[in-house]
Amino acid sequence: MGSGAPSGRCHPDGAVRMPPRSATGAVAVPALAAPVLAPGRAAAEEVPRPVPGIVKPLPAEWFVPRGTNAEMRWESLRGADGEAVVGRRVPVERFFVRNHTSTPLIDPASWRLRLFGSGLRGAPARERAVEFALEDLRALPSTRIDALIECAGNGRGYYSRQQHQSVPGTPWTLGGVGSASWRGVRLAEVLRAAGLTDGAMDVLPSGLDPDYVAGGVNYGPVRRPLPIAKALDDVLLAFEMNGEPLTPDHGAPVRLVVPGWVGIASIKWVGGIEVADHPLHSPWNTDFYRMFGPGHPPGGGDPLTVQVVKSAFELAEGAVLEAGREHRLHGRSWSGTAPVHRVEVSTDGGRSWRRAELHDEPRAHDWTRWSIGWRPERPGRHELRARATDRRGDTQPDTAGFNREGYLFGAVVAHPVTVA
Ligand SMILES: Nc1nc2c(c(=O)[nH]1)N[C@H]1C(S)=C(S)[C@@H](COP(=O)(O)O)O[C@H]1N2
Ligand SMILES: [Mo]
Repeated sequence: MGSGAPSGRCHPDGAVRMPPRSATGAVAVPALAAPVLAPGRAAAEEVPRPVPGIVKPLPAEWFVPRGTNAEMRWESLRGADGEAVVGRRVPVERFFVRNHTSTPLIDPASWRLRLFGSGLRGAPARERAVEFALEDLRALPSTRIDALIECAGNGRGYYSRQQHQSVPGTPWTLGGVGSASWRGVRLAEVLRAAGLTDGAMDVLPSGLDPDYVAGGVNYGPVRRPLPIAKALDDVLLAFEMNGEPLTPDHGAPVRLVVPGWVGIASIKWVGGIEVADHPLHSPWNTDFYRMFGPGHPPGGGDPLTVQVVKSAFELAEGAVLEAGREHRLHGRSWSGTAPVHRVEVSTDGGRSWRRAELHDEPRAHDWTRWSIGWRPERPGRHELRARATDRRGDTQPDTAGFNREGYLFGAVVAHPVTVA
């Protein structure tokens, strides 16, 4: 196209290559300019990758490998001296990765976004999709939003660790979340340019990563319907993250960013978008990402949308703090619904709470950094707790509501430290 107007020409999906791999399954890891990396790590050294499907380096100081995913270490947001090394935005190289399969390498020149379905004028079939090349998207008015991406399973590990409830799936602690600045075109703009009709009801973006296969079932490409109201509200087709073109692991060349909603809504490597005048389904809004189990409707609750309130300390689990000295405890809190209103911290196992000082102007869909002073006197094991409340009044409970898949763990987390 190149003209900015949809052409309706047909093209195959953007060419997809898998990341190059050596015979040993290792790839050359590019050098990282990072103060916390061990100085001995050479630029072109071949090291086995902790998560084979992820392209970027995953230094152990920054990430915990979890199956096909990489969790961000909260303590890596501070240097050894306790000084902040990460601002409100998480640098791309430190951002957590959640892949159902593996990161595809997509040629941006042949990539096309293909829109089709009964919710568009003329109801184009998949083979007659309205197409946009990357230049076409870049020619449309662009917007920047600061927003979190957070996995619905973030915190899942605490269902078993804290509530003694066994749940399957990735046992994330609290590092399945990150905040970035995203630039792209509003999905609304692209839908309208593609001929959106008043009858449109659901929008189904589909990823170009390999089909998701689990337990012998092929669920097809990762894809999840969005109701038209959210699609037209604040959803972005993003091509930049923190001012740079998207990188492969985070959805290059183009991904969705769905502010406030569970991460699965923010489809990476988007290729096709079906727009329908009837409800759409995929395993990601039927089998997965709904609440199942006791206390939930028999066939499962509604598909998950907004995220719950959470807080995390920028501190290692079991961190050692010197007794008889004033420390500054740092952390971040966020909510999918509303800006953070207040954050309270307990250093005595939840008996008393003090108000933390907020360091950012709280905004919806983003986190707010905070800190509080603490002078521990008694050596031994202590538990720190942080509890946030958002402007709608939602707060973090002591226990999270059980659901079979362990989604949306929003309870206050007990963070063990040792005073010595
Ligand atoms: N195509 C595709 N999109 C995807 C996924 C995926 O596996 N494939 N994972 C989703 C999930 S579950 C999350 S939490 C976010 C993670 O985004 P990130 O890897 O950029 O942090 O991407 C979402 N988009
Ligand atoms: Mo996720």
